[in-house]
Amino acid sequence: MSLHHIPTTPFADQRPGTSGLRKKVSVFQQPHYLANFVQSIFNALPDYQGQTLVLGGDGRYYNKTAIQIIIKMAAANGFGRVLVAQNGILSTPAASAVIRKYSAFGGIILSASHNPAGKDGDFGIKYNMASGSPAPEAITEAVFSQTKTIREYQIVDHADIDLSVQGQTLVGDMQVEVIDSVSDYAALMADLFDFAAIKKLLASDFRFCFDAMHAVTGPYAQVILEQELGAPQGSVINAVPLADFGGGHPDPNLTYAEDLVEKLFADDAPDFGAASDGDGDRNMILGKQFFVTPSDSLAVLTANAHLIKGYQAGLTGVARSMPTSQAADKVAQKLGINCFETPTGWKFFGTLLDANQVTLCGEESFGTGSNHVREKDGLWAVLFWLNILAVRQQSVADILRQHWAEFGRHFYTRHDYANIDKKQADILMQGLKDQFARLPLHRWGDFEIQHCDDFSYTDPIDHSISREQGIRLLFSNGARIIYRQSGTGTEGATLRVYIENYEPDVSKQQQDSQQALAPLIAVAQDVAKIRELTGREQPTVIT
Ligand code: VG1
Ligand code: CO
Repeated sequence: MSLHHIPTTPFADQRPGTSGLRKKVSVFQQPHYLANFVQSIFNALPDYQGQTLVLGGDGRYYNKTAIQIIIKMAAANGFGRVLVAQNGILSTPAASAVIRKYSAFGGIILSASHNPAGKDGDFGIKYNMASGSPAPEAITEAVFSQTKTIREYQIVDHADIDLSVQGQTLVGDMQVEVIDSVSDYAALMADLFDFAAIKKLLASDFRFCFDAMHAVTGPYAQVILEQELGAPQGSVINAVPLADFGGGHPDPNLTYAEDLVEKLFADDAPDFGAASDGDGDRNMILGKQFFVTPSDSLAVLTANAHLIKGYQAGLTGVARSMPTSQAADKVAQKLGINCFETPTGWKFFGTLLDANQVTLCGEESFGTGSNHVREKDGLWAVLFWLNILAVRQQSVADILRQHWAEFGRHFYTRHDYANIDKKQADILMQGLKDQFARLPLHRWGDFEIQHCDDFSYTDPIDHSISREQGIRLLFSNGARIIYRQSGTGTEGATLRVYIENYEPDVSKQQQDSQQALAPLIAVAQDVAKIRELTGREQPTVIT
């Protein structure tokens, strides 16, 4: 086996976004592109000689090729051991669980989450720390800075590892262990939830359907839901991970999870439906003809955590990303615990979780999770919901209605304008900032802006500051409109507009959210001149 120092030159576009580096597959396939980024990660990290690296991905096109390259680079750079998932399949939350369980130095996750996959789709890579948490900005910026000056990378000559069988191989001095993708994660779930109670629920006339969308969660859902919890075979649909996700778009929302939505809104709909995304960290929760917004889901989990084995000791606090609705805040207030508001992206929850300041976290983008790992976790949320349903013996809709009656309802929607011109998107955001001075006290019918700013966050634990995290229009009645640009896309820009209004009056809580929010949606379009600047009459996706 020989060690090579391969000369290379920097690529200018390797700055990680909200969740790692995401580019078209063809970009990653350029000679040295992946290797440059991997070497830059290693160069930015201290003291990993002899340590363990966890490696796996969401199974998308280029996953296995990238894994073989990274194994040889890890050996060349002096790692002692790589734990690589069988067939390269490792969901994002499972990767986080494995890093923690085996006290690894860190992990590399190959995923572009819900972005389309296949030869013409996207690929992605991110680094997670020893805690299992996505690398914080200080690290991602250090990696970026390495990518700008890289001159060579190190790789060994070695035959490819057979990823299809579990077992150990030596690559030079480094041990490569192919591990089961599911078992460590499944064991963790059994620790947290009352599997006996869920089993009983699933054995009753309760019917449910889980849509894995041909992405990474299929094998996890089949083992946990069908084999261990006894759900009838076929409860998990689209269960086989495919390199192109079956040509679909595994983003669990009302637009893209159409198979599932159709089932749950049919006359003979099952009682419960759920879907997960490309890398298994997101979840969508549906009841019979009923959609639970992710913001509400976080609030319901928080309010019901005392019913769940793994959380009976109580919650230390909860955290939500800034654009996520304030539904969880109301619950936290009642429970007498803190509710933290962080920028978008799971990496911002890491310090709070490590410091035991929060137990549950969530984002409006179909992400929920807890201190059991340091990533959001799709199947975990599904099991949490199933456990609540098993204990409360009520329908999803009844649980939500009761929740709103107690805490008030936060009507919520997000409008995405995808693939718009980047320049126009920047002009739109700047246009909003230019109005900051004159918007306060401006009225639109019942709505009066009280304060506007570009959200800036000081991490309460490490005091790092993250600026320009989204423009907020805060209204005097508690309503909010937020604008930000996506940091995960690979084409042009995507504008996200988040709209929220609070309704304490039970008699007005049953409306459709687009209708209830229509006046505020009009304000959001008007203030930002969305139609004029994007040329779009309608958002691309409404969630
Ligand atoms: C989006 C979501 C954000 C989420 C991120 C990664 O980011 O809005 O809440 O954390 O995706 O999720 P952005 O910058 O495009 O808005 V995943 O499931 O792609 O790892
Ligand atoms: Co994801």
